[in-house]
Amino acid sequence: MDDTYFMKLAFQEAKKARGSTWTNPLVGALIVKENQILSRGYHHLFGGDHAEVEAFKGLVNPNQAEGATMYVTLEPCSHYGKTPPCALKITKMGIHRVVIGQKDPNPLVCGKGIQILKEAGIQVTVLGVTAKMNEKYNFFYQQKRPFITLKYAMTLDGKINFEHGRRSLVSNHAAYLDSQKLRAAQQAILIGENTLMIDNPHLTIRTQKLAFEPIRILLVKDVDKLDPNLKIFTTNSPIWILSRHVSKRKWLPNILVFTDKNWAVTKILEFLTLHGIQSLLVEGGSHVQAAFVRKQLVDELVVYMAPKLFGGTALPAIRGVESLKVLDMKITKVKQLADNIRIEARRNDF
Ligand code: AOF
Ligand code: ZN
Repeated sequence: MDDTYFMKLAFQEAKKARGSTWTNPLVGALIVKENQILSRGYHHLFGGDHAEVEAFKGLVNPNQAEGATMYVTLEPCSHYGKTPPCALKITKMGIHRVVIGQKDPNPLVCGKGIQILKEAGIQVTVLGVTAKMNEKYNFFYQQKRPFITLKYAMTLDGKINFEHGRRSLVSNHAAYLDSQKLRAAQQAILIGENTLMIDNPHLTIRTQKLAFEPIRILLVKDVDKLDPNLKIFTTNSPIWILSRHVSKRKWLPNILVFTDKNWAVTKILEFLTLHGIQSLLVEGGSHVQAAFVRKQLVDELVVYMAPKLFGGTALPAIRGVESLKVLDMKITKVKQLADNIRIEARRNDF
């Protein structure tokens, strides 16, 4: 049994909290001595104890940690956040070696945890395995903006709506269920005013209970011109309205209004980054999506394709992008969903 074996088990621990850690990464830890696993732990919930502390709590007797090796999927933290620094705790528990999956890209930590351990005379090995499960967390800190996914449903002739101003049903029920899962994996979902008026969506996740619901972001011209009876306002999940005009209305506590004269794509991203939002799903409509495409700000595309043809005046996906400098994508996954097809594509430079 070697380091990669124990690290794999630590990753398995980490995954147990999928969907519960909000903007925190998934992290797992193991305490091992003479090839025996003494304890396992993981970060359960945003705001709760970190994986290392959970692993220490699992020891029958704290003295067992003396001379043991800790396997942890992410560099132990060095900051006083919602909990005290894990790296410091490790130095006090008598651990003699720490094997780390990956360095923490969060500038609060980013090497400082490793430094604390080394300075305390602990042997440190960094395996450098970046986990897919924390892809968006890593992306956010490396690129300093959220990971952007565009999603739409289209016909075989690339149309998303039969005619202007009316909603047409494009994709099937299996695609609906799949898109609920896609929503559930995001920290924020963005739609523009047209989609809000025409589709009148709830933008909630109805197929599973989530510890943290994605924030629903509405991009509108004048917040006070919105119909307060829109379905989205009947739900109590968080809503952030990005408006060009200030609001004089009184909104429910789950609804926040942010004002700026020009909510350009780059401004929206700066705003989300400032609020620590690591992933964004842009659900439409085609003008809003076009604004992201125009700036080449598409990291992933999820397209549901339905066996229909809308023809002539129907609306194409990604409307209003003048001659697009080709945005090269690569198809990463294709899946049949009954009579629809789900296509996943990513930027070619990833
Ligand atoms: C660890 N072990 O299990 C996790 C770590 O807000 P806090 O205080 O919970 O800190 C969150 C930050 O701590 C997070 O952004 C990441 O840098 C690190 N997460 N670190 O040693 C853990 N979840
Ligand atoms: Zn920690």
